[in-house]
Amino acid sequence: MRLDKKHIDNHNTDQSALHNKRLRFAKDEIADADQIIEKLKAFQVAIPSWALGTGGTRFGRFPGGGEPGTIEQKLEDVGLLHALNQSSGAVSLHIPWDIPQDHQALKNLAAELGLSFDAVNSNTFQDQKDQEYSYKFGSLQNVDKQVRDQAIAHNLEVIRHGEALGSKSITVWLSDGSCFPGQINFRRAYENTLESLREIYAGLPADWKLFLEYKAFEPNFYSTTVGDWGQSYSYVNKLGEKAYTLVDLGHHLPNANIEQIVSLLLMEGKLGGFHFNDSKYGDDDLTTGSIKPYQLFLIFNELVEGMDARGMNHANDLGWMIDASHNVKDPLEDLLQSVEALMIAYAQALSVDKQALKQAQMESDVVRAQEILQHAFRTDVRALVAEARLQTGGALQPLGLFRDLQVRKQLVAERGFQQSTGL
Ligand code: AFD
Ligand code: MN
Ligand code: MN
Repeated sequence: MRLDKKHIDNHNTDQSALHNKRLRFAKDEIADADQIIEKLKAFQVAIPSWALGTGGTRFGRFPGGGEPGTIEQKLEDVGLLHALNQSSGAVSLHIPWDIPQDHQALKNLAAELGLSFDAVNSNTFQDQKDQEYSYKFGSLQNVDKQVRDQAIAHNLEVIRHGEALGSKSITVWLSDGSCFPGQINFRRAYENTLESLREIYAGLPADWKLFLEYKAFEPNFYSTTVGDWGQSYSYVNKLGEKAYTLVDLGHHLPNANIEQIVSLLLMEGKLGGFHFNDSKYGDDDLTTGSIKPYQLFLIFNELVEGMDARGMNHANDLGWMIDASHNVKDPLEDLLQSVEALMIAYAQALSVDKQALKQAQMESDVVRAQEILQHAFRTDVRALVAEARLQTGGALQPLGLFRDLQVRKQLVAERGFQQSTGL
């Protein structure tokens, strides 16, 4: 299914009086509003191919209808999101949940939809049907060299798929670790993982990046071999300049100060990208900004400050991706909400009075510093985000239009009650 541009134009015409009123108010309130709008227009968040179907837990899954069954349909779904918000112009594939056959045809379809391919993801946390060796006791860390070699070969194959699609990065997330004390030797597991990662790194094209994603626990519940940002940093530092740490917001122990992690990784030049989601307890993979919007704002505040300090391009120099799972919502509606939350947090961070904040910090004026940050967080920037969409051809209210056009109903009519592949 494709969206007819005239629906977006009609919707924008209907909404324009209200929007203009809100925009005037926002521009009065926010200094540099036009510059913020320009930055919002350039900012794109990649949609994970595995988040387009209904998610589930180990207790069950309640699938909706009209889910994409093929990579082509997944691209079409991301194309729908992008047509609505003009901020979802990339897709992140997970292999072997998605196995591209005709790479050129996929590239053409993506180009038609205005999409590019962001990081490709490897999967050595599940055994595949035709696989020779099991990952039950780990993949890159495994004590058996044959298992490690199989996992390395898989990652190299994922890179080859990505190359053919025009991706420029691979994200490696390992479930490797142990469930009980004594099960593994921590140092041996680290050394095996490092040696395996070196082989994958050696297969990276010159202009590629390797992102090493960490996670505190699950599915292993005693130790994880890339368990936190320090461990990821230790590996990527040894690997070389094309290796970076990837931060997934849900992969920390409770109450971790993620914004500080972000600041220090940026300072070290080793922050590579993000998996955005939100959580109350663990790796809950909930809608970005749905539980802790202030934390999301504080993270973006550090990102903007830290990237500016290094002269980085906000839109291109880090990988911006969502990693979420939708158990009770329509996945496309949920993704629209997540992207909106990200744009709001980014716009608010851009609006922080950085000079005044620096001065407050230099004078140790704690109250003033808090006032400055919270003023930005409490300012309504939604009209700036909507204006950026309007100027790039998107809809003023993407979710409203999605519902008005009954997109899901149309997808069900087209595809039936089929379920998607993936988690
Ligand atoms: C994991 C990680 C990750 C991985 C995903 C699979 O967050 O990035 O690819 O789950 O769904 O928890
Ligand atoms: Mn993730
Ligand atoms: Mn996760």
